[in-house]
Amino acid sequence: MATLFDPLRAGDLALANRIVMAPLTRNRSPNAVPGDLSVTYYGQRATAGLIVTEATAISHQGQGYADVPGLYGADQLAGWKRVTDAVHKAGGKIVVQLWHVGRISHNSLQPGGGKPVAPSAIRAKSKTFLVKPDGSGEFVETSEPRALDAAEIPGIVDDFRRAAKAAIEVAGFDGVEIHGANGYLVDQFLRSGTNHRSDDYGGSIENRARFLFAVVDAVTDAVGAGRTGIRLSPVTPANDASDTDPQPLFNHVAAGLGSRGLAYIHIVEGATGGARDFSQGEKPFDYTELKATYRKAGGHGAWLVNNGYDKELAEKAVGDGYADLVAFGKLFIANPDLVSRLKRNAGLNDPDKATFYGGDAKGYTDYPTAA
Ligand code: 8OZ
Repeated sequence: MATLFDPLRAGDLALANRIVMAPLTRNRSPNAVPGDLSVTYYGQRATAGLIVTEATAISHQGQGYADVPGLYGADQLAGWKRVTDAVHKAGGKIVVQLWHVGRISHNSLQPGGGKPVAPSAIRAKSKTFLVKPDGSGEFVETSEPRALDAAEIPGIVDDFRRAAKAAIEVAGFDGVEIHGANGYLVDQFLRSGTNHRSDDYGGSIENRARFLFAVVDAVTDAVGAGRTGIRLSPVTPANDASDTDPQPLFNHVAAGLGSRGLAYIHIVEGATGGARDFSQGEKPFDYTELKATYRKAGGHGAWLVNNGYDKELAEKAVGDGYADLVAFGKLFIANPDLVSRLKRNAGLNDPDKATFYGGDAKGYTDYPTAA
């Protein structure tokens, strides 16, 4: 029976254990550049089998929150190189999460103060995070988006390609994870609540998944499928995401991914950061069916699960073969040495919600390791 502490090969990634640090937005990269604090923070967590970085904008247009990092400027890539060096020096593996927020943005964060872009011009009932001139943070409503012209879509796909290539070749990452979850651009194309298009990118399931597969093909072409993962959240309501019938939609996605040779598939089960049994559509979502669909289509990547796992649930998931890898979010915020704590059944620090988004070292790099 596999345990959380067994090594695993996921595509080209040789992982020391099955414990993954989930992507976690922390809003501590002014000018979109990860700095000294981020170098320390990720280095402290390098005993994870794999670190997935916080979501990182592939382009200025893909940016939607204050002080999140990017991959589109030389200074941003240089900042990330210092992070990957620190993680590698400590023996860890790290992939960067490739992010385009789509409509979850604000005019003030967009090139030329323009409207955020989306599959359709439907404003999200959702908030983003800005920093005021005096340095304090505030949550504000996301801006009204404009619908993308079909002719603009290849350019965004190219931004994913360029960011992935630079992530590997310049910033020194071991791989990339496409952010297809949580109501951002890829997910906005997928789901019926946000995609009302009548062209090749909207309507049928096949059409709504076209953008996702174009991004996957561009990224794998640039860096290799063995270094590429993807995160999906079939039923999350995060960022006002919705679909009336998610099972056939995500089965179609899983089947298409099955033939593309990815390193791993990362699934957020239920409502991101919330109830694991949350669902959309008429029936509870069947994650076992999703995985079986992927395997049946030839998918050999690692199956990575996330959302509200504790040690017991994670051990069971890996032990009975339901999953190959488990990602922990809040527990990794509060416990840099989470792997050794889980192994030794040591106590866990509690995460401090007040310091999740924005701020300094407090609640970021100052959580203690166990004695
Ligand atoms: C929390 C706050 C801001 C962004 C996600 C990138 O949900 C995020 C995010 C989470 O995937």
